[in-house]
Amino acid sequence: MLKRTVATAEAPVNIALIKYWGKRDQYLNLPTNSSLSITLDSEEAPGVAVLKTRTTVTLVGSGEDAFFLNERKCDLGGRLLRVLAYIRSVRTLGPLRIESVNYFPTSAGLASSAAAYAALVTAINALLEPPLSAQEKSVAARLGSGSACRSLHEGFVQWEMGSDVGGFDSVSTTLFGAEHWSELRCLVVILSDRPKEVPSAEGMQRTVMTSTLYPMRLKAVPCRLAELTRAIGARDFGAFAELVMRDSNQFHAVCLDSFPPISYLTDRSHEIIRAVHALNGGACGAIAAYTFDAGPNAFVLCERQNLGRVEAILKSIAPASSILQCRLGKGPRVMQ
Ligand code: 2P0
Repeated sequence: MLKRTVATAEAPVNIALIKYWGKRDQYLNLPTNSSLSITLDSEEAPGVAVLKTRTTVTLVGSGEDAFFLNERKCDLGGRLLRVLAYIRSVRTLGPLRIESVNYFPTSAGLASSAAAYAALVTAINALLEPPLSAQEKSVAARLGSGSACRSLHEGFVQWEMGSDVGGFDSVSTTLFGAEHWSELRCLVVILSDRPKEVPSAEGMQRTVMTSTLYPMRLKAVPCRLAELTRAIGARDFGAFAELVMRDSNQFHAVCLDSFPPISYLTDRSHEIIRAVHALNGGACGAIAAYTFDAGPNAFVLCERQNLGRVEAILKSIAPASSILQCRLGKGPRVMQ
């Protein structure tokens, strides 16, 4: 049974603090390790969507599915077809017109499939009666893009790798809500607007197949994940910062250890890494932490009382206009 014929949903981006890098099943996007992320909410423009995707789905009654991205008609790619096929395997759903808009600063280099698939699944779910279970939503978003299952939730989110071959236990949940550490801030420093040289899916596979350091990372992650969960629970910024930076560094180390090597960081990324360590070098302990995804842009975390100092240092490396201030965010929401 369907409860309405049109729905719009908005979903946020997330940044991983313990990275997902490697698949045990490429079709189902099942990961080789559990990961942990924060859901971001930009503070720069209250009431205006930033670092989000908004998707409207309309039941068209007959014909085929159609997809529009930023008002341009696009082909339905394999991943989108996979998500729709899964939802239709568990619920009745007619042909759809899907219209997505990305609210990212122009050419931010942050195009996020995570926000896109989280918004899509949330919008479709608003059409379904009964709605999808939390597990079904997680599976549907993951089939679009692995990290999308983390954008379904607020605050600190864990995506459990699971062990089921079908992936039904590979789902994400909130560990701590956005209010748990309301003083935490993330400064997103946009250093490049170029598409990544090696797409994530290809890069992951190359690392799994060729990096000799990679098995060591897989052994190290469970312990780091447990320690990070403890540090977040205790709002222990010093421990949190070291674990976050170590995981980012290890992820980029296994990328470089892949063959041919994958190098996502640039000289300016390294400049930020050095600046954060120089800032943390004082006697009072860590006040900032960096993490980098599969690209050169920096995500620098700190507590609100240190924002001014951290921001001043970043502004000496990158123009103020390329720095976005975020706090922890809520998950997707269905609009009227
Ligand atoms: C993450 N990344 O945990 C890691 C860290 C990039 C670096 O998830 O193939 O776009 O769609 O499952 O989710 C990027 O990979 O890959 C990613 P697919 P996805 O955020």
